[in-house]
Amino acid sequence: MIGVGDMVLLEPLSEETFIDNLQKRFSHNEIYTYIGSVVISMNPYRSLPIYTADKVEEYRNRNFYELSPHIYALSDEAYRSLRDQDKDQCILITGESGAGKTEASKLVMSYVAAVCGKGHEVNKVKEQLLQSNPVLEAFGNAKTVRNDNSSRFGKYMDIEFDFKGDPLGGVISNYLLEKSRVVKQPRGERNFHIFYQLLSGASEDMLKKLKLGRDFSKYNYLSLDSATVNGLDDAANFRTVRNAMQIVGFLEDEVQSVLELVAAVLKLGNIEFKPESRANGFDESRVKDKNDLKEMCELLGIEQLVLERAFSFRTVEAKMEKVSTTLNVAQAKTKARKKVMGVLDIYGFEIFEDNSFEQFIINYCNEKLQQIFIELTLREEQEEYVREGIEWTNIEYFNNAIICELIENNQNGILAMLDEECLRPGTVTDETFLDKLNTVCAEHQHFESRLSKNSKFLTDHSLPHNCFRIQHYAGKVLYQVEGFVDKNNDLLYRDLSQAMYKANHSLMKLLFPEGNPAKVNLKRPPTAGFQFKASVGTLMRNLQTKNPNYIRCIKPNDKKAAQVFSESLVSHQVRYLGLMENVRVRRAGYAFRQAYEPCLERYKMLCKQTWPHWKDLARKGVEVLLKDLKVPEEEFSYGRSKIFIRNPRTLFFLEERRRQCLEDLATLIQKIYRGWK
Ligand code: AD9
Ligand code: MG
Repeated sequence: MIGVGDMVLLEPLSEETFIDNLQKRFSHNEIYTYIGSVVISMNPYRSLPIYTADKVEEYRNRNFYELSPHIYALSDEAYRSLRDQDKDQCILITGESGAGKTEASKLVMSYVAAVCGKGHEVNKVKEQLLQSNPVLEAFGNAKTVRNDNSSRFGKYMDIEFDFKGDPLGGVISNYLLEKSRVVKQPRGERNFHIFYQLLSGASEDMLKKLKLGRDFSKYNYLSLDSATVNGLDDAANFRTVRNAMQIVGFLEDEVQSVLELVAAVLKLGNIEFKPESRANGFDESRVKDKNDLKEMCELLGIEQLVLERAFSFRTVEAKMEKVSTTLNVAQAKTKARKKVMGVLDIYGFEIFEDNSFEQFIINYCNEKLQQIFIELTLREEQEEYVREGIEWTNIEYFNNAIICELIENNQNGILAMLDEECLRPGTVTDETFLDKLNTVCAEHQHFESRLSKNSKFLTDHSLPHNCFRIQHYAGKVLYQVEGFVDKNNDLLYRDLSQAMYKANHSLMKLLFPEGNPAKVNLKRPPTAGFQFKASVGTLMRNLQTKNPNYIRCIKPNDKKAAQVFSESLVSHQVRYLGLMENVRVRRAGYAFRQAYEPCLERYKMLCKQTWPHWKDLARKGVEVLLKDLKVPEEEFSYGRSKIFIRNPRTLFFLEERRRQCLEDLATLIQKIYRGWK
C-alpha cells in the first residue's frame, strides 16, 4: 500500500499530513483514498488502466476494505446492499469544476450496469440508462475555462431496480441549468456542445431542412475565439448523440423537432433589434433584419407578426427551475416496490473572485449536503453502536444547521428577505435588498452573539461596497449583491410565452404550458430562489430516506495536466470540501472496527495462546490477544460481532507487531534454508 489508504488511520492527523498522503498516492497513480467509507477521487487527467473488465471482476462481491481503494469498491458495496439488504442507496458526488464528478458518476453507472442482471430486456434498459449521458451532456455541457466538458447543471438520477436487483429504468432531475450561456459565454468558453455538434455533424440535407449553414461564424450565439476545442470531435459526437437519443427512446420526428428548436435558437441569436421612438415618448424595439426572424418562424410554425410583437415589448430572461425526465423503460413490468439507487452529480462549493446569486444558491445547496452528511454519518454510527450493543458517546462536531437557517429560514432567512424585497411595491434595487440584509442580519447577529458566538453573517466596515459575507462551513465567501433581485425575479414575460404557445410545433407548445391563454394565471410565478429552495428541500428529503455513499472529487491542478499536483489548490479543496471535518466525524467514536474472525486471523500470531490454532469463539480469542499484548482497556470495546478500536495508534501498534513477527519468521526461514544448503 502506498501511503495510507484510509485517512481515518492517518497519524498524526493534520492538514499537512493529509495532503502529503494524497500527494504520495497520486504520484503513484493511486487516485482513490478512503475516509472510512467515503471515497476521495483525484482527477488523473489521463486514462489509467484501472477500469477494465478484469478490474470489475476483481472488485465484484468483495468486501470494501479487502482491496486497495477504488470507486468500484464503493459501487459494489452500494449495489450489493441495495440488492441483498433491500436498502435504497444514494451516491453523492461533490467537488469543484473539473474535479471529475461527471466521470465518477459514469464510472459508478457503468460498474453497476456491468454487475447487475443479464438478458435481452435488461441489457436494453442498461443501454438506455448509460446512453442518457451523451444526450444530457450535449444539451447541458459546454467548454469552460475550467473544464472542456463542464456540466452546466446539477443532475440527480434515480436508477430503479426490481426485487432481483435488475434495472427497470430511471428518473433524472436537473437543477439550475445555466441558461444564460445560450445567449452569452465568457471569454474562452463555448455555448452548449449541441450547437457545434449539429453544425459540424449534420448532413447537408438536414442542414438545409433546418435552414442552417455550417459556418459557426454566421451565428452570434457561437463565440468565435474558442469554437473548436482540442481533442473534441463535434461531428463524431453528433453521431453519438443522435444514436443515443434513439436508444433512449426518441422517435425520428421527435429528434427532428428537438433539432428544429436548436436551429431556431441559433436564428433567434441573429435577430437584431433597433430602438424606435414612439409618439407616446416611449422607446420600443423593432426587429432590424427580418430574414432570420422569418426562418425562425418557419421552423417553429409561428406567425411572424405574433412573434415580432412579442419581441418588441420585453426581453427573455433565463429561468431556473427543476426539470424531471422519466426514462420510462419498462414501467409496466412490475408494481412491486422498486429499489432505488440515486446518483447525484452536482456543483461543488464555489468561491470565486466575484460571487453572485448563482454561487450563493450553489453554496446553499452544498451547506444542505454537508448537513445531510453529518446527520446521516452520525445516524449510521449510532445505528451500528446500537446493533453492536456499544455505549454511545456524544460526538463533538461542527453542526452547520445555523448557516442553513441563516439562508433558508422562512421569516428572516436571506432567501425570504430577498423574496420579500422582490415582491415589495416601490423602488426595489440590489442596494435596498442589501440594506435590509444588513439591518436584519446584523440585529439578529447582535441578538445571537449575546447567546453564543456563532453568527455566520459577517458584517464589518471593511467589506467592499455592495457586498455581504457569509461564513460557510467550508470558508468565508464574499457575495456581490449586484443582480440578486433580477435573477431572483426571473420573469419570463407573458407575451413571449403566449407567442411560443401559439407555435404550430408540438414540442414548443409543450415547453411553454404557461402560455396557454386558457390557463392564464395572474398570480406572480414563484421566484428563482423560492423554486430552488423547494427543489433542494425535495432532494434532501429524498436523500434522507436512502443510505448515503460519498465520492469527494479533487482537481490536482489548474492546467488540465496529468501528474501535476498543486499543493495550494488541493489544500484549498480539502478545506472547502470539509474533508478534515469528515475525518474528525469518522474518528470521533471509534476509528476502526473489524469482525472478530478476520481480526483474530490477522493477529493471532502475536500471542502464544492463540497461535497457531484457537479452538474457542473468535471474540474470546481477540480478548485474550489484546490482554496479552497489554493494550489499555479504554482503547477498545467489544461489540456483538466486531471489535471497535478507538485510536488508530492501537491499530498501528498491532500492525507493527505483526510486521516484526513476519520479518522474524522470514529471517528464520532463510536461516533454515541456508542451513539445508
Ligand atoms: V464540472 O463541475 O461538470 O465543470 P466535473 O464534472 O467535476 O466538472 P469531469 O468529470 O467533467 O469534471 O472531468 C473533467 C475531465 O477530467 C474529464 O473530461 C476527463 O478528461 C478528466 N477526468 C476526470 N476523471 C477522470 C478519470 N477518473 N480518469 C481519467 C478523468 N480522466
Ligand atoms: Mg460535470
